[in-house]
Amino acid sequence: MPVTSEQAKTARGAGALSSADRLKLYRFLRLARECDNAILRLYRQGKIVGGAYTGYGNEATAVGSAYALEPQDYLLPMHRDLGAHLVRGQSLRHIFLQQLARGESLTGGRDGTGHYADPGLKIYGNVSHLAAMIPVAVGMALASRMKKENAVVLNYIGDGGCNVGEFHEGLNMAAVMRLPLILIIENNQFAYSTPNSRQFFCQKLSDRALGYGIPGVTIDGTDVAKVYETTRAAVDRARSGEGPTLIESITMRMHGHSAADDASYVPKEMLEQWKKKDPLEKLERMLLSERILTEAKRDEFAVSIAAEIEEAVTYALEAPYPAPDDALEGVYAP
Ligand SMILES: Cc1ncc(C[n+]2csc(CCOP(=O)(O)OP(=O)(O)O)c2C)c(N)n1
Ligand SMILES: [Mg+2]
Repeated sequence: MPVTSEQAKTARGAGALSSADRLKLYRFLRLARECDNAILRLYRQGKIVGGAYTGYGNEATAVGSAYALEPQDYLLPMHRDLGAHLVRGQSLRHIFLQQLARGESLTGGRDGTGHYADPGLKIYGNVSHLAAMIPVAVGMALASRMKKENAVVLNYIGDGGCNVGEFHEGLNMAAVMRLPLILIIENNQFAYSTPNSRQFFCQKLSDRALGYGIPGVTIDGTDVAKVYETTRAAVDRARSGEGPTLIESITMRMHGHSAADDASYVPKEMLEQWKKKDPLEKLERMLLSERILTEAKRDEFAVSIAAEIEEAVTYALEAPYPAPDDALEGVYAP
């Protein structure tokens, strides 16, 4: 399947974001948010078999960074990055078939959430083990360079996941070999119930880049344009052979770790403070004030997004589960 995403058609070669780009980014943020709402509804209706994870608060990081990729590039998202799948061109049917573990999904109903690969779109979703995808991303960057694809690899990790050994091994190898890797740390203040203060002692996670001799930058992860511009610069750098960049994108996980977690350990005031920086609302306010977005257009987006999601959810709910007889097929290596 060819890459057919909106992003692929428009973002290539882009310097500063045009008004049309910013409207697209807004629509992707909103689409990601509404997909999350639909996932939560399905979970509460008992229709999702496993856990449900949302990207509330992380949308600008996922959307803005994926928008900086070109069709030949590789995307290795983590569990908060539904927005990146959407920018890359993943269909809503596949998103919901996967969430609902249907036989027709990209994992044939054997796994849920973002744990899938779609080689046609060059999306290689995460496995559950945090940081395990970093060395995989590094290997893909090396393979891609050997094949002269002129591609870059974009991978993400959490503030919790970046304390796992593979983070260091992977980044060091990527630095030494000048591989075309962009690693984004989605610093959303918590790893499950563990706050940042109990996870790392450095001031900025991007400071770790210094230890590998590569650039590291910390940005406001609620500002989608900032995320895009920073990632775009790192993508250009990687593509021109200058090697990897580490980006720390600061935001807040506005929901519990999963829908099963009420996040009662998160101070209320903290959530209230971050609510003011909601990535979607922030961009909406800005675009309305600049008259790039009108209220009528905003409402039009809301209606079309709701209809698209409804269509995909209905389709996925009606699709069958995998047949019990072949449920184990492809689960174990021969
Ligand atoms: C190596 C490893 N340890 C523990 C877990 C269990 N686990 C899954 S997600 C998660 C929290 C991750 O936090 P973070 O990396 O900050 O990402 P966030 O969920 O906050 O976006 C944990 C502990 C895991 N999947 N892999
Ligand atoms: Mg986190």
